[in-house]
This record gives sequence, C-alpha cells and structure tokens, in this order.
Amino acid sequence: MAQLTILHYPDPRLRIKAKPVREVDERIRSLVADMLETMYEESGIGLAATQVNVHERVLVLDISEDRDQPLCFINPKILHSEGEVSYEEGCLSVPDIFETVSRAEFIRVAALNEKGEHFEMDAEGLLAICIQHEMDHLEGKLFVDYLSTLKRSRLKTKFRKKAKRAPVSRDAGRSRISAPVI
Ligand code: GNR
Ligand code: NI
Repeated sequence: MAQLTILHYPDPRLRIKAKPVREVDERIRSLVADMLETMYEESGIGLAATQVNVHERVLVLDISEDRDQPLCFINPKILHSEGEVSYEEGCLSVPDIFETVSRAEFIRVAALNEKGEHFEMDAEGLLAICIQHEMDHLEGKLFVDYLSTLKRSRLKTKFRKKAKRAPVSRDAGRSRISAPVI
C-alpha cells in the first residue's frame, strides 16, 4: 500500500473528467487500497481518484465514527435523486475551507464494488452528500464551483498565493518522514 499525493485547488488536473473503468482488476484494487490509506491518513470521509491524479471513475468513502466501514464505488451512477439538503462541506483538495452547499437529500446509486460486482444502494444524509461530492470530482467539479463568483475568485487568489509560498513537490505527502533541512 502507498499513500498518494492529493492535488490542491486550483490545480488544473482537478478539472479532468474521469473515464469509466473497463475492468476491475488488480491495478484497480491496488488503487482502491491506496486511496483508502490516503483517505484515512488525511482524515477525510471520502476521496475520488481525480484528487490523486488518476482520471478513472473510482471513489472511496467512510463516514463511520470508528473509521472501519470502507465503501468503494466504481463507475457510479445516480439512478434517482430527491429532496434538498444544505451542509457545510469541506474538501481535502481545498484545505481549511468550509462552505454551505445544497444537494439532493436522498439518492439511489448503482456502481461496481472492488470485486467488479454490480450493486445498488439507497443513501441519505451525510452519505448521500459525500457520494455526490465525490462524483462531482470525477466530473472535474469542486464544491467551490457552487459558491458565488466573488467568493470563488477570492479563494483562487488565496490558494495561488499559498502554492507560491509552499511549492509542493510531486512526491510530497507520500511519506511523513522528510529529509532534514540543512
Ligand atoms: O473529508 C471530507 N469531508 C466532507 C465534509 C462535507 C462534505 C463532503 C466532504 S468530502 C471530504 C473529503 C474530500 O475532499 N472528498 O473529495
Ligand atoms: Ni473533495
């Protein structure tokens, strides 16, 4: 297993639309394992492959308190959505920003699991919100896209400055152990 590097807004690679997975093979299972490790390490409740610069339709989630109920959705499709709910969302690709987003309250999703088996699931509450948030990532969409133009342009300026101050190497985040600074 390996911890993967998470891309940060406004990285243009977060805008790439992910392609369907053709076959759920060992390569995909290894990606799922690495994504789960990365999600747990970063204390997220979900992670989309787009965020780790893999542009295939794979997402993982765990909204459980004890962080012991991993879920994996490959080629997810929303079959039905209903109602509306607002929630203060955050994103590992937009660190330390929390903004209210409105989404469907109830959804029915079809996907493949890590064994390549088809399943369907009804979701509501935080699980439904998180699935929609992750599926947006696969479309190259971020929660900040739902904010006003003014709010988003302020965020962009802030994150561009942050990226300049602390340029992240391609390998950053893979290891907690870094070389000593001389
Ligand atoms: O960890 C996360 N928390 C969260 C909170 C509210 C709504 C959505 C999320 S998903 C986020 C992890 C992440 O960025 N997934 O793409
Ligand atoms: Ni996110």
